[in-house]
Amino acid sequence: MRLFAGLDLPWELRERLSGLAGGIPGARWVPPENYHITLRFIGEVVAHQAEEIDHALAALRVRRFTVSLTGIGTFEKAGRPVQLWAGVERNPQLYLLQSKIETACQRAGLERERRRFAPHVTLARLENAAEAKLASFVQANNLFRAAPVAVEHFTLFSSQLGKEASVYTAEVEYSLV
Ligand code: 3AM
Repeated sequence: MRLFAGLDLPWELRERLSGLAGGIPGARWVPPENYHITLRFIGEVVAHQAEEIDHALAALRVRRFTVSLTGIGTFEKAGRPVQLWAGVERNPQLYLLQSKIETACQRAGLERERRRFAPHVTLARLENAAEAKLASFVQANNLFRAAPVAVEHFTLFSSQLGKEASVYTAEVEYSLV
């Protein structure tokens, strides 16, 4: 199965984010049920490895905290925007949770994640998105800011790749203390 660890978001916030969607030809908007903050992409693993990851994650003790979404931006690949996202306000507790999950994943036998953690909520994937429209979307929404949300658990999601959108299933929720 294909797995990742992340945070799901409350419905009010999903609604707020989905209210931003639209107006960029070439954007594939993420359906609101798929919004999340990825903490650790795990990828394809076999059942016994998934079980080890689950055990390692279940052993974590991390305190509850809040996160706030703020700002809009894009990730680029080869100089082209490929992903439109809402940002996450600087948050040492989120980084602590992420680094504990990273350590747990390595304990369960996964290779170290080499990419820098850049927390975000993907709003759309972009393929040849109309540049001027994308720029004006980012500018118009750059002051986006949502009320803080309580993080009381993190989730191990499975992901089934789909043509339009992937289907994410919450497999296990791990409570924070
Ligand atoms: O949180 P976002 O939407 O940015 O793009 C995938 C999604 O990211 C990413 O993992 C999240 C949940 O599917 N992802 C997919 N394949 C990946 C890979 N090979 C990947 N991240 C890193 N390496």
